[in-house]
Amino acid sequence: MQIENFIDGKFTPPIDGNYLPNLNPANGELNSMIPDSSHDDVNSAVNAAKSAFSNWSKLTINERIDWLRQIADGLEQRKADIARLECEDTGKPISLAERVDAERSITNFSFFADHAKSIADLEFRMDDATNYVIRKPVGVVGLITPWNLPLYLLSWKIAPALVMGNTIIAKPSELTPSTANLLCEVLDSIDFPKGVINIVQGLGSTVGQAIVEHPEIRAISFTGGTETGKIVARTAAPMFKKLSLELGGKNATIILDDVDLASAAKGAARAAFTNSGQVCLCGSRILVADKIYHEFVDLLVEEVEAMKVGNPKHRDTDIGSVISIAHKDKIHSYIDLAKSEGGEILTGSEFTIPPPNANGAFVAPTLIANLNIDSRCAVEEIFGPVATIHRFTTDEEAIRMANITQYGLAGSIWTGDRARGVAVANQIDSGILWVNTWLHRDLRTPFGGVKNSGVGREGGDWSLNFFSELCNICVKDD
Ligand code: TXE
Repeated sequence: MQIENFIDGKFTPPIDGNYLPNLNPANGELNSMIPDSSHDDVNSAVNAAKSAFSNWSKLTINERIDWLRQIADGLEQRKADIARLECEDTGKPISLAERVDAERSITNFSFFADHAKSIADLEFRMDDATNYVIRKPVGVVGLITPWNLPLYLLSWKIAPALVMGNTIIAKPSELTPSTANLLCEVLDSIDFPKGVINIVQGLGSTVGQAIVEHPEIRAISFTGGTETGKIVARTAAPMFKKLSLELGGKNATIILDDVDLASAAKGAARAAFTNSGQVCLCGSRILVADKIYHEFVDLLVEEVEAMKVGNPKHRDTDIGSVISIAHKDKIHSYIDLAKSEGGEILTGSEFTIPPPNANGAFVAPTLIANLNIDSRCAVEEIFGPVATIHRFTTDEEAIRMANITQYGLAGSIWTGDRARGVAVANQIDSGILWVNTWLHRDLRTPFGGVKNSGVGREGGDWSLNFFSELCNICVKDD
């Protein structure tokens, strides 16, 4: 199969005629060829988005909300295809792709349709005047997304950008192009206005960079690695573009001594190994109170060893492959480093997967104990199914250990005492904290990190504000 760009409502081959292979990491098979687009393709997408802007931005919010609902309905009809394509592009289990990726990609459109209905008019009365705050669209916006949750993260940006009246140039990861293409098929099938959403496929260093550099793209919303985020910020900041950066994480899961051990072990295993640890919110450093350390670790190892690693197409698979062979090698290099630094591998030895996945990019869920809290495996984002385990004696020590990394995205605290959990959560330098749960999301709440985990917040009103220019009109009384 050959995927094309989607520019001005048409499936369009890349101007230079170059294509890249898109491989299934679970078996090495070719999924499709995708455009290896250039600057010129981005320019042509920007021209289409600029022409579409005047009509799209003039629609009423209710008309745009209606389009969001039509997209959600169109995606709903393709739900099984979304899950299958995510499974084939990423190697993630089909059950996870159905439950998380397909479900949330649709919900993002229906959520922002509902949420935009509830935006309140802002007015500030003075003694002798009234201030009216209005929201205008920003213009043409650039959306750049990673491979771990492909359509889930793309739709999380597209839906609020659309509803606020912007037109869009989006670039999915070159490793996971298929569901963005499916979205274009849906747009085509519902006669969505041409040029409002343009998808340019290709590499980050060419297409991504061209989007960030383009003077007529006025806002960039980027989710990806912290190092790429630095490049994006360096390029966009001097052009005074609006910028939202959702970057990496190295999140702590803190197990306090008063916890229900069985449910905490289940929660910690899910937080560490969902999507093979390839979620920026994953809890990859597990901090355990000394008093319960051995009992908890035994239960955790049991939970992890019960996870079935294998063919992502099988319904009973818990852990599929990671995103690529190169990523598998990177993860293994961290495991080797841990061993050389005296880390004890509690579970996660080498294993074989039968054909057709024998050469897939599989890594067993791996738990490592006995590493220093500031060792590289404990502070760098491995972004794979690897978690390190550390002991602490007091809550203060756990907080200090949680806060030593460069990241500040998320974390979870597990305890029998909610007030104690909230008190600990308050002292962790992260944007998102859970007590006795993990990845429990209300889409109205702010989402984003502190320190090197990013700049800005997405979700609910924060997304709507990012994709708007807020203007104040002060009218003096007669
Ligand atoms: O991400 P990149 P990669 C972390 C994780 C992972 C590491 C690298 O640690 O191992 O990042 O992954 C586009 N200008 N996360 O290399 O490169 C790229 O094409 C503009 C965390 O896959 O950051 C893709 O569309 N765009 C993360 C997107 O940026 C550029 C999820 C993200 O890719 C670009 C993924 C450039 N110069 C990885 N270079 C999370 N926080 O969820 C690349 N891109």
